[in-house]
Amino acid sequence: MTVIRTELGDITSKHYADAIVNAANESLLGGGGVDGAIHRAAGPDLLTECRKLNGCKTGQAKITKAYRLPCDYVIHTVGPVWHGGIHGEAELLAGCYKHSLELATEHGIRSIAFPSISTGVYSYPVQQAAEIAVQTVRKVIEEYPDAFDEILWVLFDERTKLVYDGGLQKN
Ligand code: AR6
Repeated sequence: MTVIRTELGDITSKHYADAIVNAANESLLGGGGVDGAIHRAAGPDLLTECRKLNGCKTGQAKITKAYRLPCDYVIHTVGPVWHGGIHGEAELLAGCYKHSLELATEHGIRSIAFPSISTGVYSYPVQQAAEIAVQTVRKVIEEYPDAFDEILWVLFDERTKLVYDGGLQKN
């Protein structure tokens, strides 16, 4: 049984899971938002490892160690920039969740904490992003029923949390 839930908070502030997911950009060399917070909390060795990865395509994911963060791994994924929804944004966002979770299974990661990918700087509407996030996570759990103990979203503001909680209540 995999627990799926949300929590309000800063994803870097305490141990939430074996791995946390970073909402990165294609360079994987850091940025603002949750990406900036993760690099600040992990320390400079994270950037050193990221430099060796040669970036990451939108919708894909790559994994590093977590350095000073209170978890074992960081999974870096690149969400789509919202351009109105007719440029493959939904498929790309689903890819972020799918590929992050697949990478987790390959590394024996049993718990994983996501931020709300793409809904900050990249402007993806929260309601639509939450629906895709929840649907994709549920689909992966069906495929890997024994892989995860817990999958959670650590959400930075109350409004975003309410939207994800709404998405989780729908069947
Ligand atoms: N913990 C949890 N959630 C957070 C945190 C935190 N410490 N900080 C921000 N959020 P964003 P994106 C929330 O902009 O839209 C970066 O510059 C935030 O409130 O971090 O995927 C990258 O380098 C929002 O709900 O990511 C890329 O260039 C959510 O995390 C670009 O931003 C995502 O917001 C990626 O944009």
